[in-house]
Amino acid sequence: MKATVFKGLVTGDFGRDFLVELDDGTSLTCVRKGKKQDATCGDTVDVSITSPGNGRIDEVHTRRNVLFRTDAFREKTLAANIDQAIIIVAPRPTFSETFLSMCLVACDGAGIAPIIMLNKKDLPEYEEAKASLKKFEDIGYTVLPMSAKLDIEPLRPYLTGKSTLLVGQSGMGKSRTVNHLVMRDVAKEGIFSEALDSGKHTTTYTRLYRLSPSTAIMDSPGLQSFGLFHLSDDDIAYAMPEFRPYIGTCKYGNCVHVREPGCAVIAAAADKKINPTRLAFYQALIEQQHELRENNPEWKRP
Ligand SMILES: Nc1nc2c(ncn2[C@@H]2O[C@H](COP(=O)(O)OP(=O)(O)OP(=O)(O)O)[C@@H](O)[C@H]2O)c(=O)[nH]1
Ligand SMILES: [Mg+2]
Ligand SMILES: [Zn+2]
Repeated sequence: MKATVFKGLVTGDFGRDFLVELDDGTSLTCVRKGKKQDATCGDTVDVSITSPGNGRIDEVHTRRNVLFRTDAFREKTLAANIDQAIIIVAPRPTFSETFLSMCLVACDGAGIAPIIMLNKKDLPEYEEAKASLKKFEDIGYTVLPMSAKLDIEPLRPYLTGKSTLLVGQSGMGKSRTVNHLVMRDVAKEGIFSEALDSGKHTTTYTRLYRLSPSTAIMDSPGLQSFGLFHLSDDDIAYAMPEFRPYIGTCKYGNCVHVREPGCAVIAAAADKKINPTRLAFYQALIEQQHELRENNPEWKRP
């Protein structure tokens, strides 16, 4: 007898298995058919039930978009079919501006709209962190000051009708945000470390939670880096919004804006039209990408 195939939504990516929610609201723990591990949170899939509560993902439907990071060795998918990514930063632990810029480039490369959320505005170091984000606001990014501890409700209007991925370094407040939004403890993995009294609730899996039939939010594990090996030099330059007016106006057509003479981007930075920190970030990233490519000539873009 041929097994009945159901349509479902991947709501949990545990690496080896996946949680899939069916249209009737029930969930199945699923493995992926064959050896593929290509499903991810936010994917719509075809599943067949293999035993009560368990299933198999037979097919992953075509994605609208997918956010992933790559280094020279592997590609790691974060989530699929998302309308926006909220990159969470906080004054404590100190966030990395380089990491934030890398996330922004990754979002642009994947065609996903980013919002920066500055969490923990209740902390005394907040003003300083806010000031450091001014350069991002100046180039057009939305920066939302928030406190998941005091009140997360002001975030809600930004989420309505969308599928949102929360992404960021560890300890910034992603889980606490999701937690308060869904009003239940999603940091279940934290039960372990809580027993050890470390007070940490580090997330290890990406999970999707529905806030309404049309609104979903995804919590993800804290990242330390955001490999952009899959992006070309041009992709990266174009992902810097403040570079765009100058791209195409450099002396040399193949200018990558690192040290070429007659570079319009470098000239704009010297003219204080581009923040020197952002140019330095971009140039360091390009050099790193070149080094990676030289050392891995066999690598192909996925
Ligand atoms: N003061 C203050 N603390 C907060 C706020 N939001 C989160 N925290 C605390 O910051 C710590 C880390 O929060 P989490 O939500 O676990 O951080 P996370 O981003 O999910 O971290 P990972 O799962 O490791 O990636 C916890 O102790 C939270 O209680 C806030 O707005 N203000
Ligand atoms: Mg977490
Ligand atoms: Zn140039």
